[in-house]
Amino acid sequence: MCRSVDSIVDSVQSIVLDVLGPGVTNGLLRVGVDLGDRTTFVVLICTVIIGITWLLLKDRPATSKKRSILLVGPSGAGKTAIFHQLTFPGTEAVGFLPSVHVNTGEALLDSPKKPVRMVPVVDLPGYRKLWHHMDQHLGSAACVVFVLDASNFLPVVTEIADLLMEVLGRPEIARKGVPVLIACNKQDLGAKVHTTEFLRKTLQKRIGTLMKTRVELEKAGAASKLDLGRQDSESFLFDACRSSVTFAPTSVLAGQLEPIHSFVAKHT
Ligand SMILES: Nc1nc2c(ncn2[C@@H]2O[C@H](COP(=O)(O)OP(=O)(O)OP(=O)(O)O)[C@@H](O)[C@H]2O)c(=O)[nH]1
Ligand SMILES: [Mg+2]
Repeated sequence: MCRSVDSIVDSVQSIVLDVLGPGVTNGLLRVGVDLGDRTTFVVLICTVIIGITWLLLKDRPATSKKRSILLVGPSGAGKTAIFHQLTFPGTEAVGFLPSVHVNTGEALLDSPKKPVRMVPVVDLPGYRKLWHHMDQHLGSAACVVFVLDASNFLPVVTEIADLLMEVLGRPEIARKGVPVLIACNKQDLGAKVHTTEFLRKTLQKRIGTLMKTRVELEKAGAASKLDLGRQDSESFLFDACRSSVTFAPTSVLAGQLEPIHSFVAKHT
């Protein structure tokens, strides 16, 4: 083993000496670098390899390592509108088509006591048949903004509760205690809007019902296991989840996005 390493070093040394030629090697010798000496040669080669590796890696975008802000929620809630406000602040916030793909971008965050930074934002489609897209993104979430339409809630409450239960219970979120903000969006729609407290209590109750069915499905091997924290078998409480869950009223149209900005700034 040692001998084969030695012979490789010898071969590389003689190739390098041949390539550089006597002009360069003698020049280096005059400044005290003897490439004919094994130890000097090995140290020099290692230094060159480390230097090249560093040069190649230093400008690589750091975003692949960074954890992201995940926008999840039912279709039509306003995720893409919020995504645009986070990634291109001030763009017009109306008239998006339902998303069929995942949108990715970066938000420029500037908050007290933290450096100005670019944080990846992932906007997932809310259409039920596209929920599977979250499988690839839950693992890299630094925080989750779960967006719902506070003006169109009761007709779709079961779907919202189902998706929220899935997000809160997925091991990628629960094990790391990834914080979740429920953005009760479209507050600008006046009388149609439900209060945040009503939304919280109704969702809690509905998830409680869904949770019982889910447990039976899990036992029958028909659904993957969710980790919803220390829940009572009879009811569900957001406070018993592994993640912290907070509710806030928001409106893209009225520019009421401060709760989202301060939440993402705190958790990224
Ligand atoms: N009135 C009002 N409309 C909003 C608000 N936010 C978004 N919308 C509108 O609601 C509609 C749906 O918004 P999207 O951002 O496309 O919804 P989404 O959650 O991305 O929906 P999917 O892509 O299907 O999951 C669009 O017409 C938006 O302009 C808001 O705060 N107030
Ligand atoms: Mg969308």
